[in-house]
Amino acid sequence: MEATGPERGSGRASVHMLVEQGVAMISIDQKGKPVNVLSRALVDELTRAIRRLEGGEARAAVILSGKPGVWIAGADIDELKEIRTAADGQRLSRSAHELLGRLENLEIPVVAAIDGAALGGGLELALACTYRIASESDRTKLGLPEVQLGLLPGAGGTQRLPRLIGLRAALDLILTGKQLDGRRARKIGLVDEVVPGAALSRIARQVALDLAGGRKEPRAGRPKGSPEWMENLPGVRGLILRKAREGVMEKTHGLYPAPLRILDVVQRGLDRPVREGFELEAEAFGELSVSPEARGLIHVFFATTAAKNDPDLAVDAAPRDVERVAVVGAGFMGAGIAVVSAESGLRVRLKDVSAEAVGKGLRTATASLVERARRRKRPEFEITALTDRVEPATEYTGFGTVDLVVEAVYEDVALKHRVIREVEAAAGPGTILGSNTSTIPITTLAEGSTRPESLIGLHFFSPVEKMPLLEMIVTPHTSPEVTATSHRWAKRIGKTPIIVNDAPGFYVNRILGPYMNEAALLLQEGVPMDQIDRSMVEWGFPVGPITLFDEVGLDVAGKSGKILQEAFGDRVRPNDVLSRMIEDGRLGRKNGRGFYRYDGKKKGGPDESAYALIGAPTRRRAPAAEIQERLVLGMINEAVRALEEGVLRSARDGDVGAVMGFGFPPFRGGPFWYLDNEGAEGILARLRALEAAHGTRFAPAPSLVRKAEAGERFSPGA
Ligand code: 3H9
Repeated sequence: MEATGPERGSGRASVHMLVEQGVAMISIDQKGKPVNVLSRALVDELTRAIRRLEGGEARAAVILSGKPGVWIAGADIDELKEIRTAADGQRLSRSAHELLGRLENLEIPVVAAIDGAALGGGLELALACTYRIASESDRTKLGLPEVQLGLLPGAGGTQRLPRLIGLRAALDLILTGKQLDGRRARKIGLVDEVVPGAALSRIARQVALDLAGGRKEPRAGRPKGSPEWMENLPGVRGLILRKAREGVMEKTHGLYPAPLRILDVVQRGLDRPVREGFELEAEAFGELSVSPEARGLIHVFFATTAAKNDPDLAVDAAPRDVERVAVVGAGFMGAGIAVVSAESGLRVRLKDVSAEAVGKGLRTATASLVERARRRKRPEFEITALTDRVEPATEYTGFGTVDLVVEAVYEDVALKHRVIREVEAAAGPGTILGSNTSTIPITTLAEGSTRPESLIGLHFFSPVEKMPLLEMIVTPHTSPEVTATSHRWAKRIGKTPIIVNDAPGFYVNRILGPYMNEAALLLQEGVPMDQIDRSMVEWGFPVGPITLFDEVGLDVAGKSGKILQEAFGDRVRPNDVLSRMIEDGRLGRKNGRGFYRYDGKKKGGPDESAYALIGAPTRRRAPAAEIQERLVLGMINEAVRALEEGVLRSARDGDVGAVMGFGFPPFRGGPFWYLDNEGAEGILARLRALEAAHGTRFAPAPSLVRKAEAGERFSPGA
């Protein structure tokens, strides 16, 4: 038996090889990194390990991770950020090809024993192994998320994956970045076996020996009825690629170069020897790695993980664990909060005033839990245990042992004050009270509280299950421990939290205010609603503002608009578009009457009768650039004000809030990243032009003027 690190004697090795009865057990536990990543240093160490295997040190090998929850998380994104030229990016990809080529060409079998995330270059490394075994753990996820970073898999993934699992299944993974658990990966032939985590290393070792001894064939675990034979029929491959291209264009409007390059490289690679495919891949990787889209998306990745792992919070106070949660108000939002809490393993008490109301909320929550668990192919007994975690209540019984209560009752100050008093009477002294208000200042709610230090705003977005952001609002009274504990809970329930100081509209609704208001003003000027929507979708938003009015509900949007108008006056120039629509009984999609026509759940075209109603009898077509400029710059200017007034703690949080809260185009990196990349000076000049044409609502924020004059940026690294 021999146990050594490839960097013999250094004591800082990340790759450890233990050769036992001829099997090399290679364990990766990268020093100084929270997760294993294929950094240059790790690639060097792995190369040395492979050299030892080439030298005949073992007759089979197994690759394991020493980090719980993560196998290999892909290339080191910190290093990707440093790429300056396409040639550098190309070289990086080639060096990965070189390493994985040597791994693949070893004369001995290598088993990837995957427990935890095997993503990007991590999965690509597994693809170069002879055999892949995944653990059953919930944390085992396999995927190629490069597209979400504006890249393509650059370590052979575009070539090895279609050859392993077929074109259609490979494109489904590479174009979406979706991640599969072990069972689903097994179904499509991405892994050969799925085993319990505790048995992984033992089984992997045995499989390695069986492969070496000829008792097992590589790819023995492939599912029956693989689709490749069909994909090789004339015309079928072309059809799959055409459909995929159409899907990409529909989803991205051609704004994202990566998926189009992926299709190109996969298609051309399939008709060539695999080595030539790798060359095409390296070339495309180099190009994409220096694209502004990749830079914006990589910024969003780091901004998001930094918001989740906020180190400042631990400095202010140690967070407590939240084990029991209660939700007061079993409407759509309350039910959604119960769902995400139950899914993270917490027990949830769902309370409303009547059996009828709580029953309705419970049915909504249960249906959502069941549907989502079935989609993840969870077994029925697990689904029952999951739904059992949500307990209905019409009284405050049991609130004494609850760690966190979220109130999600109707947006009415008096009602919320009453609920706060009732919760405080029933709950234990350490219970945190979070309010899911979207419009009422938390300071106003604190006036009705006897323990304002325990009160925090927890602004979820609808639908809670899908929307990743949680805007946490603190007042001067909120204790650091309450903030830190709520933040830990937010992360546990799978949300990306940003912490903002209390102010009208908080952050997300505040910056949406001028944007939506400008859309209403354009409508009143006679600009067609579908043209406004199309212009913003072409800029990269998931939906346009007029559609968003209908989705959010005109009554809800009207209420929020009124608060912002009271707070910011002319900056959100008053207009009566929404009030006229509401007076006409139009609330948007929820009552089937809004700016657009609805046929049941289906959205139709613009409702022409809305134009006369809002006082826009004649139509004026506006250039898309004018619409985009007015909407986007108003929003960015407001984001800058939110930062200078201390509502935001950082430009980074401002970017995360806008991207995660309402889909500010991720490839543009968020309002601050966009501003920095366009240049503060240029944005200032454009705002001044808008101010001259449309009035003081476009007056530049003071700190924008200062930054432009000093030639400074808002985000370090932009
Ligand atoms: C790629 O692979 C390209 C190749 O095809 C081509 C090569 C030529 N790099 O999320 P967490 C950090 S592209 C650097 O809180 P979790 C993260 O910033 C790559 N750092 O943990 C955070 O740092 P901090 C494709 C990384 O348990 C810390 O690790 N891969 C990387 O909730 C903990 O992260 C991806 O896109 C990385 N690759 O989730 C995967 N990954 O502590 C991206 C993580 O300072 N990563 N960090 O805040 C993930 O999806 C999640 O981090 C993961 C763990 C699921 C792995």
